[in-house]
Amino acid sequence: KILITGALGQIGSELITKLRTEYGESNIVATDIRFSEEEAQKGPFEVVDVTNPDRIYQVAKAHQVDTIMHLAALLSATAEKMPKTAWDINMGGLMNALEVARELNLQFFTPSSIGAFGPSTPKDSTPQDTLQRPTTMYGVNKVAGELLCDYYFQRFGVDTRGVRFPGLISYVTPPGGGTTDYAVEIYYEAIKSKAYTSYIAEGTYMDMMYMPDALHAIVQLMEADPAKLEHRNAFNISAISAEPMDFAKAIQRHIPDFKLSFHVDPVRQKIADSWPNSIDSSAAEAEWGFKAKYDIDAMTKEMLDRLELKLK
Ligand code: VAH
Repeated sequence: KILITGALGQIGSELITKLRTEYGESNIVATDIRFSEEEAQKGPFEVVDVTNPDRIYQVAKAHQVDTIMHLAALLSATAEKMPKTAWDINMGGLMNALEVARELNLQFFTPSSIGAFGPSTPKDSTPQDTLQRPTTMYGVNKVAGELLCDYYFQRFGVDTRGVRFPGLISYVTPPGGGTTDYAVEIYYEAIKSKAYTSYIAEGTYMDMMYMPDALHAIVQLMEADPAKLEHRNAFNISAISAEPMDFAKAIQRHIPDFKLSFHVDPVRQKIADSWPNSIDSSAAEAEWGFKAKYDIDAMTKEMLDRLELKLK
């Protein structure tokens, strides 16, 4: 049985659906800081504020879970607006969840991000093991989180696992407060108005991935043979390295008169400029068989088809 924190977020909202399909509805305990009647209709749902350690313990114990997937966090742009709150949630929440995993001997997943890299990290085909001096609070949280999860494995034997997600693109639940959110908004606007003004400048490359590939990676890593894992909590994974014009061109293959313009947001541009252009996923490929299925054209076709239905 799996407890998910942040179940109403961009990843969580789709991960609970995928896990209910994989493992059965009654085996997935969805939790978030607010109640969701809709989700509670589909399976166990509990209100959990991850800054309250006793609440995580109480719900994990009551439902007798054997795994925690900890997704509750503030993303990069929000974290820059409220760095102290971001530390309290991103680090306090992670420590609380890890402590419960230690006390109840649970398997543990939490994502890191390409945001764990900084301006001094090699930007092209960023290696699995390299310099990590991020310049954002989110990046500080992600590097510290990677190290904390490694520590809980080495010191307490907690089976912690994680990946560094690139920007995730999905049509179910929009992301909140991310830097890569432009790559989601562009599809919504392509359907709604056939035009989008990007807050990220032309030519700014970042790694991206379609949500189904991200969800498959989580299940695949959690089911991997631990003896094969040289790394644990910060596997580089990626599918697509793209800049705003790449998305515009892919969209124009379906909506020829789609127009992309630019109005750069200096805060989020600065964050994006500090991140890699492309990362090397070879460790994940070698240690647990990671392989992304969707390239930008396959993702674009599916995103536009699904949003056409959703936004009608
Ligand atoms: C963000 N979508 O923009 C998240 C993610 C790599 C990007 O961490 O903050």
